[in-house]
Amino acid sequence: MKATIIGVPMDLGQNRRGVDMGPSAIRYANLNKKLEEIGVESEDKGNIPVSIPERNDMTGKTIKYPEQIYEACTLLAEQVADQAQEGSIPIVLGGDHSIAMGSIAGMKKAKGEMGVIWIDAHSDLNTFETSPSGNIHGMPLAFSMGCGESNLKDCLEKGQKVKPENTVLIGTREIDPGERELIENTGVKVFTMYDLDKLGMNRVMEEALAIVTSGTDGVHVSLDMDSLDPMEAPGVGTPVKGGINYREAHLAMELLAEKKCLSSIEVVEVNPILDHRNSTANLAVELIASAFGDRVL
Ligand code: 4U7
Ligand code: MN
Ligand code: MN
Ligand code: MN
Repeated sequence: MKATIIGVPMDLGQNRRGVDMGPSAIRYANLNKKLEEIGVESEDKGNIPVSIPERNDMTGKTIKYPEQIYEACTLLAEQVADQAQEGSIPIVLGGDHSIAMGSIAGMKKAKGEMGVIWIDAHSDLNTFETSPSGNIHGMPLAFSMGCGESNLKDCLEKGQKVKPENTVLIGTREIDPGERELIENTGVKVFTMYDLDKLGMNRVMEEALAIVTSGTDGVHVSLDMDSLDPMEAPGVGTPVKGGINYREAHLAMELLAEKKCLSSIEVVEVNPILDHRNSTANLAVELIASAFGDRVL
């Protein structure tokens, strides 16, 4: 198995500084060494260039840094597409979740119809019209599904990158009113924490994998570390209590590896400034390893 590590030091999609250091924190947690240990041949392509808040004046703007995010996402999409076309599995390190628009656009170009598993405390289905914060990290799934009005939908090519019917959300526990409406209108499948409690991760992943693999040419996993319980992953910008626990998260990744359907993965929202001794980054590395087939026996 071949993988390519791509860092995106993006912190323009949200309010809390420090998530731009996520790629460094995950590298510091020895991602490349771990991949080597489990027999994955990996190459680190370094970071995608991203602007910084200091270079952009946002006073009076309600939506923050759309042009700068579009630009970085386009560069990321090109890099992801190139790597996937060469038969490698892109591992994208965030950065905030706005970068998912680039990852998914790149995978669509490389593979065709994509299935997406969105593991997150939030649904990230806001648009410019519905966003309570103006932060683009709360919008990437909406734009990737072709909803809302913004050129952020048109990263690499015009319009929708993933169909709602090929998209599954897991671990959701905070949904804004506009997002709720979009869930109803698109019919996208959401497994909330309630569903996880009731059905268990094994059953939820079975159903999720069935949805994202039917009628698709590849599967992208977008892992927002705030999907985990804040006790496991304190180093995130928007923690929400009552999240996925350590073993459930591993089981999800292990089941994914078992199905051998992973085309690309991104791990986002790791904020080392808010972390305790890099534990969230360490967990990110463990989970990536599990997704690539690391197991006890
Ligand atoms: B993340 C929020 F209002 N929904 O849009 C928003 F609650 O990528 C939070 O999942 C978004 O971490 C969180 O700003 C985005 C808010
Ligand atoms: Mn998110
Ligand atoms: Mn989130
Ligand atoms: Mn499907």
